[in-house]
Amino acid sequence: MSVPLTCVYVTDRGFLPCTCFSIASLVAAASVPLDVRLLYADTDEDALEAALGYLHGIGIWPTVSRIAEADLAGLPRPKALPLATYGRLVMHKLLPAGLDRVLYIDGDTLVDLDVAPLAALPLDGAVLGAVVDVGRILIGRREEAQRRLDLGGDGDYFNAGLLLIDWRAWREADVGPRTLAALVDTPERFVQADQCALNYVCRRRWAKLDLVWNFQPACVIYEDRSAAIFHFLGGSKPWDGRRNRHPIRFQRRYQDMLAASPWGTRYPRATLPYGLKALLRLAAVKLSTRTWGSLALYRRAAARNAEDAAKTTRSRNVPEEAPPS
Ligand SMILES: [Mn+2]
Repeated sequence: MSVPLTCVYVTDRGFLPCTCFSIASLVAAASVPLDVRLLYADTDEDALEAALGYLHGIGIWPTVSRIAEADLAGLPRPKALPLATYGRLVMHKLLPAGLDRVLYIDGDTLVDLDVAPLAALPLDGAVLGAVVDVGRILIGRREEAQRRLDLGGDGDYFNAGLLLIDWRAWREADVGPRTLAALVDTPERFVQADQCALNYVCRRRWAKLDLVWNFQPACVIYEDRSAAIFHFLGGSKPWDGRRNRHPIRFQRRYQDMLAASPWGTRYPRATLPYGLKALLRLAAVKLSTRTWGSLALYRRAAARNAEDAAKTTRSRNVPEEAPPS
């Protein structure tokens, strides 16, 4: 039996390659056909055509929608924030109203596990399911976010790179329009733009998912287990040799995918051999006392997330391990 699951990505020109690779990994790991949707902004037709050619060539035909520039006008643009990040806030304009579950996934991810069970995961009235933002806890700013975003004394801050959305609840609560309005009204309150604003609008109305569904870089460092969805958030990206600080296996995966794609030579190789870089990084991590403090923080955060996620999922349908590939 399968419950339909709509999987949504939002991209701009720069994110097209990694987004296509994530889609490819998502579909390859899925046990059922998925309704894949690709929303785009800031992309020219040629680049989009190349991306779709790649996806069609591997048998994936997403539904494609262009985000109207007018819908994103007037939003704050801190630092180098790509406009497309706001795409998840206009989904209500581009997706059918009658959907059941919507799984929003950032493009800087790789999916290693079947997402089909998420379609039936109970959210018990929550607007969305998500994973805590591990980085925010590690830099000791959980309490700051609680105050600034009115999350409450035991409220956590989620990472918005993966959102398992109860589509009807999301629409009824007007999450998209309210988040956009909040961003325009008090941009200074939302340091991390849409992610902060989503945390504010959905405060106390989201359910925690197991960390494996949004396995962030710190999880890879501190945990020794396989994940469902790896999320390469932040400035370092494993497909870009010069900026890669993730384990070499991810860089190799992207290199293999790039070689079989229209973007084969797009990203430069590393300036230092990876082995040397990894060694230097390891030395830096070992020497840093902050890391050991972070480890304790991480363990507490992970334990809290696991406890709350268990309440959400109550042993239902979350696979323990990646299936043999
Ligand atoms: Mn991301």
